Amino acid sequence: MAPTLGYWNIKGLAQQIRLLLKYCNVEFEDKVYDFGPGPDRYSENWLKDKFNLGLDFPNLPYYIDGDVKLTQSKAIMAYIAKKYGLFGKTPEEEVKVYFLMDEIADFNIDFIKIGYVATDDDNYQKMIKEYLSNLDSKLEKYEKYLSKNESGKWLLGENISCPDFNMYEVLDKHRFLKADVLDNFPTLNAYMANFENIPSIKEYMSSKEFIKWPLCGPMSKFGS
Ligand SMILES: N[C@@H](CCC(=O)N[C@@H](CS)C(=O)NCC(=O)O)C(=O)O
Repeated sequence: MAPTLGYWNIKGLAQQIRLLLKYCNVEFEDKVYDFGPGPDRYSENWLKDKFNLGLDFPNLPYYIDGDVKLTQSKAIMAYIAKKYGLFGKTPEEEVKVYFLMDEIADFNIDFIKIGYVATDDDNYQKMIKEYLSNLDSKLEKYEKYLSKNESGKWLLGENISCPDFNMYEVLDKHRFLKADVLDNFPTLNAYMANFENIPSIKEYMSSKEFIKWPLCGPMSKFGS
C-alpha cells in the first residue's frame, strides 16, 4: 500500500517532505486536513484520525509506511532520505546532514514564529522590520557555505541530500516575504534555480496537487 503523509492543507512543516517524496518518485497519499474553528483550529477530520492511526505521539505531519508510523517532521525526512540514499554517504556526511537540518530548522523557526507570536498588525510590522534588518547577514552565511563548495551545487557538494529540501523551502518562504530577498546572493539564487529545474520537482510544481498557498496556518499574520 502506498505510504500516507498527513498534514494541514498548507505548506508548513510538510512541504519539504512532499518535495523529498516527489524527488524520490514515491507514490504516496498526500492526505490534507482543513483547519477547523476554535483557537487551536483543529478540525473534526483531524480529531477523528488523530488517536486512531496508531501513532505513538499523534501530531501533524505524520507519515505511515506500512508498519512504520512516524510523527516529527525531521524524523520523517530522515526516514525517507535514509531509505533513498539522501542522508550522506559517509559518517562525516551523515553528521553534516544532522547539523544542517538543525541549522535550517532554527532559521525557519526564527522566521515563521513571527507570524504566530505577533499580537497585532503593528507588532507584526515591527517584528518583521527588525527581522529584515538582520536577514542579509544570515543569508550571507548560507551564501558563503554554498560558495566554498567547489565540487557542486548542493549543501553536501556534488549530491543533493535531505537538508537541501528544507533549505529550498525556507528560502522560498522568504521570497514571499520580500520577492527580491535573494537578489544580492548569486549563489543562493542559482541554488534555488537548480532546485526548481530538477525534472521531477518541476513537474510537481506545475501540477494541480502542488500547494502554492497558504504557507502557514490561518492563525499566522504571515503567509495565510
Ligand atoms: N516538532 C513537530 C511540530 C508539530 C506541530 O507543531 N504540528 C502542528 C502543525 S505545524 C499541529 O497542528 N499539530 C497537530 C496537533 O497538535 O494535533 C514537527 O516538527 O513535526
